[in-house]
Amino acid sequence: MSKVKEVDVLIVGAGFAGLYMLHLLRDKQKLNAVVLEHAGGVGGTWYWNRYPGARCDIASHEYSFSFSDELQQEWSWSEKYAGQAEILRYLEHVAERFNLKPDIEFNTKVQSAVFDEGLKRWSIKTEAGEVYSAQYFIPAVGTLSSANIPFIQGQNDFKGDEYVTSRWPTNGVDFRGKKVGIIGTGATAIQAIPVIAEECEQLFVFQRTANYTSPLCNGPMTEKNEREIKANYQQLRDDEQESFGGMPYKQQRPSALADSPDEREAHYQKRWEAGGFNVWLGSYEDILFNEEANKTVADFLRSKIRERVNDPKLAELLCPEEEQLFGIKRQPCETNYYEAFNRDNVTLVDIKSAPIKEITAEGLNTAEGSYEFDILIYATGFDAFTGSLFKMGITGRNGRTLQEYWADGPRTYLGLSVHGFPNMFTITGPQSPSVLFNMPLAIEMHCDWIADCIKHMNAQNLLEAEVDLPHEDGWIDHTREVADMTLFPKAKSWYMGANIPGKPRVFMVYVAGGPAYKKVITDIADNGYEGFKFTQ
Ligand code: NA7
Repeated sequence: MSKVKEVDVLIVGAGFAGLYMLHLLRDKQKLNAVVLEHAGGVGGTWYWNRYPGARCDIASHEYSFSFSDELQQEWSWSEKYAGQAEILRYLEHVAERFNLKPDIEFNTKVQSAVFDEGLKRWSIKTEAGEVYSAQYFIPAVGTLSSANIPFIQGQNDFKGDEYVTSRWPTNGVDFRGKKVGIIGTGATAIQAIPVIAEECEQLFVFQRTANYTSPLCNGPMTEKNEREIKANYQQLRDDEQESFGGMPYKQQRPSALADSPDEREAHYQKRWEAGGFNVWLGSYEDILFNEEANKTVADFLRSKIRERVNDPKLAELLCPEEEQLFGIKRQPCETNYYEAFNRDNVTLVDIKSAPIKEITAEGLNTAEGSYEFDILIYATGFDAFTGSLFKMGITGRNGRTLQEYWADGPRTYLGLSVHGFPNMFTITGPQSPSVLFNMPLAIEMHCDWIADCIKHMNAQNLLEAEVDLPHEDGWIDHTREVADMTLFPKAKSWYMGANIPGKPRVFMVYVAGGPAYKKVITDIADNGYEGFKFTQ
């Protein structure tokens, strides 16, 4: 058994969150901090999701760290919306620039993290048998990092090559001359399908639920654009911080129902042409609150699909059903998605009306037909929010595991802390704005708060911080009340845990918006970390 390694802080994950957390605690507070990372390099989600077409759908200059003006001034993005490879290069640059790699243990998977009540410290064991003892335990494992590979009859019989989009091989996949089957039509598949279709011989797309989408409208970052952004970066960051989703959309109007049909159509059209999340977060305020308003945007987006798909029957299959509301499950952004279905080598297979029965050695059978292919791709999403946390064997007071404590759904205070799990801080955890806020900024908000809390404790020689039960209960009730004011809980979405069989159906995001959330957590810190019990 190797010697126990004593550290002040143990962070798990070297994505945006782990990198910034390490920088703050090691470089600003001079703490002894280490990051354990399963992958062979930094990047988190951007390390693993290398599938064709992988790209961020928030503008590059917004989806990036704001904590260092030098960093944001020196880095140049080549496109309006950066692709996976460029974001990964950016994160590698960040790791080099702040000399973070010496304190990251790569290829290291956490097997268990157990709170020792006697020592008031976390004991973290890796799969290789190393043991760390840390005062603070910070899982920075991302909300979308545990792949969901659904059980399908006969799955082990397939003789061809199989890939999962979020575990894509680093040296890519050669689709030339190949027949390919892809299961899923979520945000990932919608990016991948047009790119794979261009290369492969034949592509079968197995669709269970059609999605509302918006065009991304990507393009090169011009020198003029870059100059303007860099000259006004502080203002831009302030605008992001003040906007609901961490992306400023200034053309949003109050109500879709207050405008005439012509005005509304013209407004949607302009927002649609602006691309990205402009229709979702920049058109009308009430579309996420009022079903009638929502129907206007849903109709508009269906009409766009019909305009772009040549075969009217195919277009109807690609249109979300009437009762499906818009924007309350993750809205994918697309580039040439619908045009891909006009190609001769792409076949849409409706597995809602005729579900997949089994996977075979040569392909798969649905209730209506057989499909043969050489390559099978699972674009089937993630066990979001809780999946990666549960895989780490986290055990708090009285030997209770996080999985047991969250059996009926996540229980947190502010999405940052959990009763019975002292000195554990989650970054963009459930019941925080997380995936409904510009992620790097949501991460910075949390890391700054956690670093301040740790500083506060160290300044007063406090050894242990734990949220009390009434405050945790209060936060859960509050997040539910806020969610119930919106249409979000009506969706069968991964925000609700609805994509994983047996997972409790609870809405896992705090949906009052980033600015309101920031005020809450700042006030709590200013009030001496109200809700936390500190002990020496
Ligand atoms: P999503 O959005 O969860 O999409 C997963 C897709 O896989 C979706 O179309 C699912 O259909 C489909 N799926 C899942 N399980 C099955 C089974 N058993 N049979 C058939 N089809 C299935 O994940 P993505 O990776 O696309 O996007 C996740 C986020 O990653 C994205 O929002 C970005 O933030 C980055 P369903 O809709 O459940 O009928």
